[in-house]
Amino acid sequence: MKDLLVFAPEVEQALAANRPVVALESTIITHGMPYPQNLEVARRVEATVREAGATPATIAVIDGRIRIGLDDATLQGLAETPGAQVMKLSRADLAACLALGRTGATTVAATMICAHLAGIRTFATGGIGGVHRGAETSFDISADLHELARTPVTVVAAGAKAILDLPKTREVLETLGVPVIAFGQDALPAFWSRDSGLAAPLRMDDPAQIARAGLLRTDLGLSGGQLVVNPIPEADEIPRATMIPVVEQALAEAEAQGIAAKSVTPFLLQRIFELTRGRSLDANIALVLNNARLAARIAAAMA
Ligand code: PSU
Ligand code: MN
Repeated sequence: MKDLLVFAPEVEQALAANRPVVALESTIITHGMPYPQNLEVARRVEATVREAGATPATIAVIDGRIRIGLDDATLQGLAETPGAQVMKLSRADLAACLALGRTGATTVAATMICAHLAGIRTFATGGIGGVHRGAETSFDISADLHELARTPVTVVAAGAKAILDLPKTREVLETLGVPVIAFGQDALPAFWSRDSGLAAPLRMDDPAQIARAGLLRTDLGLSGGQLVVNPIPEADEIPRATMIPVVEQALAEAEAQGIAAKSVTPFLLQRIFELTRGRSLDANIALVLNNARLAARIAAAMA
């Protein structure tokens, strides 16, 4: 198994010494944010993990090899490559990308799989995939939800974007037996806003409790990870009312253009960035950094 993975030296050393490591995904870089902000954010997230006392491991497939930790030149190359040229990898695509010798960015699902293979138990991202609006006809439910149910990694996110159906996403996570733990509040956060108007199923206020819950799931023989939903800092949040018309417009354009399958989430994210240029991106950056800090504290408690 391990020979399929290529470790960055600092990540390998940190894991060998049982020091905290935080996995980071790469689809947010290639399909989630525009260049050059994507590169700047990827670097700042890594720096934030380091400042918080953990080692960052950005995960991607480069020329058919799973890389656990990227050097800066590789990170830059990935950020500069147009998203259309990089495979978007979920559980279904990972082995195929290796067999084809291609380059691919890992979604939350694929990053969880690779992190688990590498022995990393904590992972920070921005938003997860979920149940799309209109899923009752489109059947569009992200594989991220099923991955959370089967792979033992603690994922720190800021909730799910309003492009998704939040009540249905919460229901599916409950059905799949995924703990959804709000950090420090009772409400489920909604990405750009701190409060979705829905209650979070679980709440914890201490990163050490979150770490312990993750380890106890494994001790209990429960497969699967846990989702930690961390509200965006107050100073950076955007009121829900501001985002609703933007999201509605992006969804209407996706429908009119017949966008389907893997293209749906990247299309919506890109249109929202274009429509709000500046504000939604600033909020997105702030919440990713905030998640990186919390993940580092959880990883330290687990190590
Ligand atoms: N949601 C965001 N930003 C993102 C993604 C989702 O707010 O960058 C990315 C993540 O990589 C996530 C993936 O795992 O999109 C989900 O894609 P899909 O909906 O096709 O499963
Ligand atoms: Mn989908």
